[in-house]
Amino acid sequence: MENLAIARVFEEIADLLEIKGENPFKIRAYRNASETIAHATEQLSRCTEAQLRAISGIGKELAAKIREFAETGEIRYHRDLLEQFPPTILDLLHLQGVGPKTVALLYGQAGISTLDELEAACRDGRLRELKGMGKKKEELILKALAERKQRTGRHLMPDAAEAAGLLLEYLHAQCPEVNFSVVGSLRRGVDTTGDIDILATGVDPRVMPAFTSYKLVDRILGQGDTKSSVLLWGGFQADLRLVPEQSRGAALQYFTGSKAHNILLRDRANLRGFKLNEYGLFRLDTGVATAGQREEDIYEQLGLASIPPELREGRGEIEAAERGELPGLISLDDIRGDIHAHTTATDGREDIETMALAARDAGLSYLAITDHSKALAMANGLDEHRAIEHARRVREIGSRLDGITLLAGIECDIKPDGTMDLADDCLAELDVVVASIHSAFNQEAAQMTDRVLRAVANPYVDIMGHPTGRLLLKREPYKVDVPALVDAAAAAGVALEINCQVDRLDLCDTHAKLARDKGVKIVISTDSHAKGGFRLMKWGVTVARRAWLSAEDVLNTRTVEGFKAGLRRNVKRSSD
Ligand code: DGT
Ligand code: CA
Ligand code: CA
Ligand code: ZN
Repeated sequence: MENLAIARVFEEIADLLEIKGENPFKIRAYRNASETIAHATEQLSRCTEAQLRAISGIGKELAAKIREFAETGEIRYHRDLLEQFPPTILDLLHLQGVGPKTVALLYGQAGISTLDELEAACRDGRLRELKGMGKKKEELILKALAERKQRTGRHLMPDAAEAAGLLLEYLHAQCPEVNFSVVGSLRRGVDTTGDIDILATGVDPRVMPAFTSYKLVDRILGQGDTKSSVLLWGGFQADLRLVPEQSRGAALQYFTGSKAHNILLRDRANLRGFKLNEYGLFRLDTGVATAGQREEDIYEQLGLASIPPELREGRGEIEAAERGELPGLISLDDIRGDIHAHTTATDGREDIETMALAARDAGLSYLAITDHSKALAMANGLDEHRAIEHARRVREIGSRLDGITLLAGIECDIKPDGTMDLADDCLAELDVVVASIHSAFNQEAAQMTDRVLRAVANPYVDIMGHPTGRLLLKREPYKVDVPALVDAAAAAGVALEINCQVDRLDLCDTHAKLARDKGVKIVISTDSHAKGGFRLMKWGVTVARRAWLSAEDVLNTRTVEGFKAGLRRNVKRSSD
């Protein structure tokens, strides 16, 4: 793996030399060597200088540089070259279709050194005026800029978590003495991730080269002793920071963030006569470190209970920690049932029994089968007759399975006028009704809110499914007034769903917290359409944790009897 890292540095040296307009033979020598190194079968960092020089195309100078890299994790000459340009010059170089010759032109003739400057030059027609450019090149560059923006944009948190998991596994294997942790928004469980932040603690010069030579690295964006950044295939940017072991806790704290939380914590430290940074918590008067190795010590020294990463958003968690009033957050183990799943009766991939057994294997003790209603024609939604027949089959299969209780439910469409897609006497026959919107997303706020409130008013609606309809990075929520929905749900005893589909995570954290604050019960459901879907439960739990929810706030942490008793249809209310 390290060979690739060395090859990339040589390649970059060649590029930088070319931008500088240096001797073509020298440039060629670095390019050829890079090629050779990338394809070498032996681990070059373990070779002696003599062994290296035996390789064709590697002379005394290049062999020395390879040794330098093996020993220190970098090449001084490379760093010196980098320092002769603005650091953003590599962003230009890494654009599809932009080589060192073009960069030399852009930088040398027009002083362009950032992507923003490049885009501006394209847009105002300056670029095509440059010698050797033109309309065609301009189009090419604009396209590359657009693609890059897309690749380095935000990603769904579960996708980033998977990419980070693989990277961490690799790093652990490469440097077993070093501690690696995921920090940043991913550790806080934010629903989308800008970049993947990883913290390494310990001393091992192999950490940075191991990171930059990871096989899924597309490009190296920056490489240093304490910080490197790479772009992974799939468009994830990953940052790795290395700090000494005695700063582990402080660095975990600092790089987990959020920025808002960190600012509040730093101010608190200052008020109490401390300085807080990524290396530790220091007394302002003496400069002595009072905490650094353990993250919880930092909070403790500042008079705070340990704050779970999911709560670190500057939304009142510091005050709550000071008063000792942080909630005991829900965890995946607390979940006992899943209240939203589809089968082959509509748009699911598996039959009732397969889904039931998969839910049991996932550790659940009850499952509500909630297929679609007839308005969703493309999903072959159920009409009243089929819904009742399906419920009978669900109950029949449930009665002969051990270890899992099946509930006969439905995910009933809320029609554009707010009426339910199935007749009340049908809904009354079922164990649980999830009401969802799958049509007319573009209604204006007043109409949409009215529609949703009408559904809440239906006595057979127990749960509002994916209540805002958002699709992360794809579709805005529809214009429902969420506070109004929350108030209505509280009054009616209707529960709100946190849907675990990775692109939904709907309700979101802040709305779910609002619901909790208003006493609305939450249900966390996977909306599984196949037997693998139950493993998504953890993502909904992450949202719930970010919403400050405890197990008591979530209906499907109860036993099946307790769950049923908590449903709106079964609760006798004073207003009824
Ligand atoms: P992201 O990447 O947009 O999903 O969000 P984060 O929170 O991961 O942000 P990122 O990657 O820019 O930085 C990681 C953490 O490092 C951040 O949550 C807090 C810390 N950090 C970054 N910049 C600053 C800063 O200027 N001041 C303070 N106090 N902390 C910072
Ligand atoms: Ca980040
Ligand atoms: Ca970052
Ligand atoms: Zn749905």
